[in-house]
Amino acid sequence: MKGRVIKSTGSWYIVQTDAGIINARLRGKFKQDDLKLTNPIAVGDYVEVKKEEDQPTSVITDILPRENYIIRKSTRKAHFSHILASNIDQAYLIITLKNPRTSLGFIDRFLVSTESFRIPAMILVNKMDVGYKEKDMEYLQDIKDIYPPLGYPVLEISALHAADLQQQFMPLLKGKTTLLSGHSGVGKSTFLNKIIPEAGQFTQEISKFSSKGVHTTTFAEMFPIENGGYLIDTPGIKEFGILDIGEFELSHYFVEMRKYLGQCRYNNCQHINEPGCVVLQKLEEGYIHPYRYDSYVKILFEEDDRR
Ligand SMILES: Nc1nc2c(ncn2[C@@H]2O[C@H](COP(=O)(O)OP(=O)(O)O)[C@@H](O)[C@H]2O)c(=O)[nH]1
Ligand SMILES: [Mg+2]
Ligand SMILES: [Zn+2]
Repeated sequence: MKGRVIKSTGSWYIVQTDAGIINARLRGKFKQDDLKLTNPIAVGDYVEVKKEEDQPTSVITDILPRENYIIRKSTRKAHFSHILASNIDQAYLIITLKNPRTSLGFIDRFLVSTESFRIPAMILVNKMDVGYKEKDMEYLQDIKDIYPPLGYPVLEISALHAADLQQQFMPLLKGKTTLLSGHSGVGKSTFLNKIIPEAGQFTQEISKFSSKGVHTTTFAEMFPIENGGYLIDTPGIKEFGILDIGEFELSHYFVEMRKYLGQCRYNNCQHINEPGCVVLQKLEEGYIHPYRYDSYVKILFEEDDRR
């Protein structure tokens, strides 16, 4: 029987199947290509499950190939990764202007991870009901200047306003698996609960399945939307991982650089100080935003902090 993993506690998996929601565990080990993962099965995975003989539980016997996934990892070169969620149709990054302020660097890392799988991404600036100082509004203006021209819509919202949110987002969420990401405290869970008011209830029912009733915040959780589709709530993350992206590959995931690639004099150009670099030229001419270039350089040169 096929199903989709909607929650994981590390050792138990909640799987939604045509026959309802079941509790399954993993038997044996799965080969995961070359991925070094701390979790073999992630929320969003499509799996094959089989009922255990003489037991109320089931076993995951196979995992279907992932269309895409988002990982959490400390740096580009860190050795182990944790898949937050897989098989995502679109990703919403929820950010706030203060308490905490989401940095441009964080936004760009997120966009590199979604871009590497061409997952459409949108930035939701939450808590717009709060009064902001001029410097915060300038920051918002930067965000609105930088991202929409690159194809990442920026929407200003307040997760406190349920009716507005439902009206605005239901059509966009319908039939799709949508990932909600962002720092702790930006309002992911609030947003989710406004869109899916039964979410809290759902979590309670689901936790009855997990034998130990463990409540874990290290894993993502997926909630069915009434008219089809899913929202994935993720735990607060410090940084997004960018899985094994080579140094010559990174610029492919900066959409504004991608179109100039192959035009640099050297085909192994890293766009740092090489002569005849078209990316540097476009930066100079103002076609590439200096803040975005800055993020590119930071990601390119970051060190593996696990060594
Ligand atoms: N003023 C205001 N507060 C909000 C808004 N959205 C969330 N919050 C509050 O911010 C805090 C963190 O929200 P939560 O949804 O738990 O954030 P999460 O960690 O991203 O899941 C809570 O106290 C929420 O009530 C908003 O749009 N406006
Ligand atoms: Mg939350
Ligand atoms: Zn170059």
